Parts: sequence; C-alpha cells; structure tokens
Amino acid sequence: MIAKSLFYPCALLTVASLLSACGGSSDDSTGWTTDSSVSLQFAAVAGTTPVSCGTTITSLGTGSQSAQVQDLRFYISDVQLLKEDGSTTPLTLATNDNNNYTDGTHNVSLITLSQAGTGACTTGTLNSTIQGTAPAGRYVGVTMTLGVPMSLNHLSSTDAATPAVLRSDVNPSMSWNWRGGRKFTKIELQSTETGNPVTLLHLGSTGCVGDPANGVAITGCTAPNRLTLTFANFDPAKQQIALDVQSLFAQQNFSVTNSCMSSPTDAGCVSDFAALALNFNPDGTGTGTAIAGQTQTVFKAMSR
Ligand SMILES: [Cu+2]
Repeated sequence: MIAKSLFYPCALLTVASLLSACGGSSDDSTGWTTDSSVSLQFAAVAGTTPVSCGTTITSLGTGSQSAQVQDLRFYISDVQLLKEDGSTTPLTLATNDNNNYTDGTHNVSLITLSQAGTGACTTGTLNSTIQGTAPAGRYVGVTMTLGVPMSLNHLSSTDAATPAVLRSDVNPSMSWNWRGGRKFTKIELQSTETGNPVTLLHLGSTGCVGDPANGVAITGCTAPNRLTLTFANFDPAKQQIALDVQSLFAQQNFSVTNSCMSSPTDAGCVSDFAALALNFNPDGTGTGTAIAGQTQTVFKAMSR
C-alpha cells in the first residue's frame, strides 16, 4: 500500500482522484492490477438469473411471461481499459480466430452465448470471453463498443479475404444480405406462449450510403447504432458483463411477435432502443447515437 504512492505520486493525479487516493485515508485499494493478460467474461441473465439455451426464462415483458433463447450473439469492439485518471489503454486481442480479429487499429470479437443443438438454439458455438493483453499497471474499469467498427462492418461476408469473425460461412446469419454491414446483436427469444412467437433484436447500422456489391464503398450511415458501454468500476477477475434480456424486453408482450430489425421506421424498435439509450424515432429521424444524459440498462456489471 505504501509502495503505491511511490509509483503513483499524488502530484500526477487529477483533483478527483486526489480525493479518493490521497485524501488521507489508508484505503487506496481502488482498481485492479494486471501484469499482462486480461480476460473479460460475458454472460446473459434475466435480472440476476443466468440465461442459457434449453432453460425457461421467466418474468419477461409486460405480462411476466416465459421464453427460451433461440439465438444470442453480439459483436464487441475496441475494448479499452480505464485508469483512475480517466485515460484509456487498448486491450490487444490475444489471437485472430473465428471469434476475434484485429487489424492493428480496430479490434472486433463475437460473443456467442447460445449453443447450437441445445433447446431452441440452432446456431452458434459458445464463446463468452475476450482474451487480451495490456501493459502492466493499475486499472479501474473497461469501456468498449457494442457493434462492428465502420472500417470492418461493410466487408463482404462471403469473401475468403474477410476476417473469419465477420464471415457468414463461419458465423452464419450475422450479416444482412440486403443491407450490407453486420447485425451487431442477434438476440432472439422464443416465447412459451401459444404458437411460440419470437421476440428479437437485430441491431445494426442503417441509412448507409454506398454500394459495396458494385465497388462503391460505404461512406457513412445516417444511424450508426453503435453503443459505447462503459463500466467505470470493473474488475475482470471478480466481475462479468451481463446482458439482461429482462431489462431489454421489459416493454414487450411475449404473447405476440416482437421484431426490431433496426429499420429507421420500425415501431418495434422503440422500447429496445430506449433500453439501450440509443436515439430512435419511428418517423425515421433517429440519429442512432447515444442519448445524452441517459444510461443504457441492458448491459451491466455483475459478480462472476
Ligand atoms: Cu433482422
């Protein structure tokens, strides 16, 4: 504890951290240290109850109804570790493989919390962690983006040169063949009510300008629909990042089909985007950016 003040002299800290780290208290245990490797664990929950394929999820939506997972995958990119002074350090991915890719500037990983062949799940191979390295040091939290970086989002999903994590032969159904770009999330629950209606969220960029199939690169999207997820007090050794389907679909009625495909005029997207604190308006004028002053309620830090 004494050693810390030698390596982190108060003179170098911000006023805010002075108060916590150098305010005269003997408790200077803020944050966690790594010597190099960092493993971020992801999970799905309904409230605090773990969610997986083949188990019944209860207390969903406006009617407190039940459902099973059908598909549960999402892209996470550009993970950064937060220091107490507010600075960030990129996490370097441990590998390029079917679930992870880095081009040196951007990182993208596919988290898969559904497993093909279990219950109602027909696609996916479990992949619940992002492994990487970071410079040795003391950190206090993590920040990341839900979605695929622009520079990687519109690569062909079928070209062998495209990184595996973004290819449809490796990770089926994560690409919209009619739009280009990836589904940032594929969250699908199958209700146990009559007819087993599905409640789904396919989040992705919309209003993208260009025509990649004919050699015209995408130059921008009117609604990027990428979401920054920041956990300011997060210790990867003790905590995980949980997607709460109960919170995401709190305003849905599980007796009927609820579909949000991110189309700018899709009324089925209103409550899902509100839970994500992403700007959306079914008149088509939504900006697809974070709503200032609001915090998303879908992803949360929980103990592991
Ligand atoms: Cu869709």
